[in-house]
Amino acid sequence: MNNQSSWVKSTCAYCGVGCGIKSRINNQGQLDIKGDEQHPANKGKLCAKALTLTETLTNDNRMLIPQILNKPVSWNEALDETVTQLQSIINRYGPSAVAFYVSGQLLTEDYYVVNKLAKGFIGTANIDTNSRLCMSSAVAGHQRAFGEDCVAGCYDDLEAADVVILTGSNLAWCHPILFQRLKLAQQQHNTKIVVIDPRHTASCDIADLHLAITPGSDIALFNGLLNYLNNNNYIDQEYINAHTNNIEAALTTAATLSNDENVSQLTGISAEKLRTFYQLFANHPRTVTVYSQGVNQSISGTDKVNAIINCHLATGRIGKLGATPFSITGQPNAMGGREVGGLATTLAAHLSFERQDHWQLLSDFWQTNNLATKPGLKAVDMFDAIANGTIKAVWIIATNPAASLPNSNKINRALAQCPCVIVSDCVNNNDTLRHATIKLPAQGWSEKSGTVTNSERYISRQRRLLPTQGEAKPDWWIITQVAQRMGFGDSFNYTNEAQIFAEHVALTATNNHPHQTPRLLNLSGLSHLTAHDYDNLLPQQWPINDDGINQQRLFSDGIFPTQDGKACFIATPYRPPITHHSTAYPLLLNTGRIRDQWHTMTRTGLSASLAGHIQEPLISVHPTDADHYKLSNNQLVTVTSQYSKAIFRVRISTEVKPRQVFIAIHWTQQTSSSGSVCALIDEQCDPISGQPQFKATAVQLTPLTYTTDAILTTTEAVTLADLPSPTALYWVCKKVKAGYQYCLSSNLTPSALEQILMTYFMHPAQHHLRAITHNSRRAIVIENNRCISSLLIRPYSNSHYLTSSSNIIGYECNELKLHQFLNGEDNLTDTDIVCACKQITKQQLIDTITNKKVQDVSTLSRITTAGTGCGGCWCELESLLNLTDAN
Ligand SMILES: Nc1nc2c(c(=O)[nH]1)N[C@H]1C(S)=C(S)[C@@H](COP(=O)(O)OP(=O)(O)OC[C@H]3O[C@@H](n4cnc5c(=O)[nH]c(N)nc54)[C@H](O)[C@@H]3O)O[C@H]1N2
Ligand SMILES: Nc1nc2c(c(=O)[nH]1)N[C@H]1C(S)=C(S)[C@@H](COP(=O)(O)OP(=O)(O)OC[C@H]3O[C@@H](n4cnc5c(=O)[nH]c(N)nc54)[C@H](O)[C@@H]3O)O[C@H]1N2
Ligand code: SF4
Ligand SMILES: [Mo]
Repeated sequence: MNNQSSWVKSTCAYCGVGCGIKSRINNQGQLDIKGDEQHPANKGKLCAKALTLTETLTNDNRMLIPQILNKPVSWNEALDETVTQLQSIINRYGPSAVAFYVSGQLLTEDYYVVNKLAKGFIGTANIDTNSRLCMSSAVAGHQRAFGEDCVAGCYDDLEAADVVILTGSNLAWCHPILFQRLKLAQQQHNTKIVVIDPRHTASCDIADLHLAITPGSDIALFNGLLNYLNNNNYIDQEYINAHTNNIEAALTTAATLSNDENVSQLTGISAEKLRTFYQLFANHPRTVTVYSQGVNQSISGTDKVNAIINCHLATGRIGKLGATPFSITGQPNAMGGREVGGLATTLAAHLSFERQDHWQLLSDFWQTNNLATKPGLKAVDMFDAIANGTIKAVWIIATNPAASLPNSNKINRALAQCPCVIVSDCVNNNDTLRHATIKLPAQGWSEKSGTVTNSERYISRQRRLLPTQGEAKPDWWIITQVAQRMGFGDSFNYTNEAQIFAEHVALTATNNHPHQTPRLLNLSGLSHLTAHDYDNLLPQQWPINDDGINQQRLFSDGIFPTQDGKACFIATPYRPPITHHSTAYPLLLNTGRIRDQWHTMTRTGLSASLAGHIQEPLISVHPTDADHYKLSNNQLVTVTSQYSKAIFRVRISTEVKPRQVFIAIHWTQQTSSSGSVCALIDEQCDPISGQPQFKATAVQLTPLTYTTDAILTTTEAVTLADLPSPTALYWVCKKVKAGYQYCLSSNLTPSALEQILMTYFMHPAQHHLRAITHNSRRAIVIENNRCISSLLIRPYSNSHYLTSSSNIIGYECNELKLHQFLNGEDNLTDTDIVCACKQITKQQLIDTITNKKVQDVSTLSRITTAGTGCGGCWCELESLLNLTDAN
């Protein structure tokens, strides 16, 4: 009998590209997932993270019931306790003593009600979001230039452009489907691609020009460009006169860096390369400049954004086919959050704290006397206020600040001493949840239902695909239940998410008239949506006018949502990054993302298919620095900043320039001993946006020596943090198919380490097999003829990086495989996966290239099947071919 359900359309759980998926429950009761051919963002394609979403839908580490001080309670008790605590703090200390810290991973409906509750009814603007860490410089830059936080362009522009500049964006790994669209466009129309990034990233593989600028020098580069355009008559004077203000100030500031040499000095880019870049820009009206965290996460992030926009305004390249500055957003609903006023500095529906008429409009619309009329504290300041006790209660929803805010040791201390820490999450343990006094289980992707907005303003539905696990509830439900119990029932008596969306739509259309500085965020065309229409809503790109017509590009008519309808140039003086560079901390630490993990790994960390690409928190070090510090590949190194220390495994690579190092952001105290890289990160923020400078922290390296390596593989997760303290200098955990694998490095002798690990993790009542061979110690535990754990211990050898296949764990005992493992005949070679979809390792690819004398990617792909899934590893296949060729 066929039990398959029919395909339901929804939106991917992860990044801001906002790809459409189709999903159905298959005969095994699991979700089949494929791309939605009709979704405008991806037209059927998906990346490996989306294709492995099913693996993340497990009960492993799932939060299933509400808890107070880690004791299970009913929803009634949890909600009543939440309200009692919040209310007593508000009564004693006022509404500002209560804060909310929310997330671009909420749905628009969740985000709308939490803002309405905080700003509208409790009367505190102390509600900020992780978008502060992500998009706030772009938001501030847009507001300054355009009068409103609007992204002018659309994805089609990337395909229509003649030149695409990726600055501070590793599109290949962070927005893979957009990258694939761009790559295809390049093959079809020979688009010129420029990558501006201090690091050589996977995105450079399609670049015609890579400008490896000195970190933080973007403003010098773009001011230099503005100056070049002006001096060489490339500016569009007619457009400037008709549609902009203040170019003189921008030009004067840019001219202070007038000669190429100065720009060259500041950016580290040769005058010749600079001219190539400037000419590419100057000569191609169809230019798109994509920017992301290399731009935003900086102490001059807002100015960097405006320096880019200045060049587009000066050439009239905005709102036109293939011509736009383009802020690419990170999280699935960072854009939706901006629409409902998720930041402490904005109000709902693009209304402004700066305008009294907007307060009135919002107070009337919400029918409240309690609206907060001053901006609240931005994320970093908010956690300072928690640390100093001004804020006494914080409700954290869908974000993991203990791992993702700068100087995270301080954040952890602040949360540890905060009297009331309410956390709504889908997982039961993460770094933040350790501090929760009240834990509220939220529905996750596949269970929740609502809308998200992607980077090009498309609003798409996320639909319920599976039944909810345990007692988890929608975030909007949890928030509105609390609001009702606080006495705001009349304003929060929604029974479904469609009603909330309808209210949000109505607010965007209220008093939004073309003749009165309109807000471009206007969804009036969706005003008459019934619940049924909402259920069936197709992707909609805002603004949506009364006739339901979507607008693909903004500002095409040269009219901007400012008082006089003109855009504004901003003078953007160059400032170097503030770091505590010194002989004590001589290197610059850059941080960012890897291809197959998402943020703090609470979801992608559950997928074994995604665990193989980069298996550990690595630090990329340039060969000259490796020489200087006497570091070898795969060795451990202690990284110290003025804030803390952490340990990483060395990857010697020319991807980074000398004196620069790079570490990925994903590992936390749940997945590694030394915790998150954010413990090291500088607290400096952009003075306008408040966005932290995550990409430039001064650090020092100290090689770490140890004697013994161990790999423990178990079917059930174990807690290594409880081991007696000298056992492991370092450990890291990753998901494998049938369980978890822990790699430990220790200064104990192999036999001493074996004894401890056997005592802790290998129950004496269980059946053991042990062997000592080739210097190594090995053990297996068997239960009911199933192998439930294995242990391998060996002396450290710097020529060898210890990774191991785990194909015996969780399976019925196979004599041959057990024998091979115990005798050291299993394959212990490097198991790094290049193709996540087909699980093809680097070694398999190298062997195929060498043995079959493969010359091109298509052949390599055909023989090995690598690259035939999502295609996201295509660039890596190319570099492997080049590398193996060269050897
Ligand atoms: N696989 C994966 N994809 C993701 C995410 C994820 O966790 N994993 N997260 C999503 C989110 S929330 C976000 S915000 C986006 C982020 O997407 P991106 O911004 O593309 O990603 P990052 O790796 O943070 O940083 C981009 C690049 O900025 C460079 N950079 C550092 N300093 C400078 C500088 O001074 N100038 C310039 N021009 N560049 C610099 C870094 O070397 C890095 O390669 O990714 C989204 N997509
Ligand atoms: N050093 C350094 N630090 C950085 C960055 C960097 O580049 N470098 N980038 C910054 C950026 S751009 C970002 S966006 C942040 C991301 O940082 P975080 O937002 O802290 O990271 P996530 O792991 O995405 O945390 C999301 C949490 O919400 C939970 N969750 C998922 N879905 C739901 C839901 O529907 N409801 C609820 N209630 N919970 C849910 C997840 O289980 C997880 O615990 O990191 C920032 N920190
Ligand atoms: S590109 Fe982003 S939205 Fe699209 S499938 Fe991949 S993670 Fe999901
Ligand atoms: Mo982000």
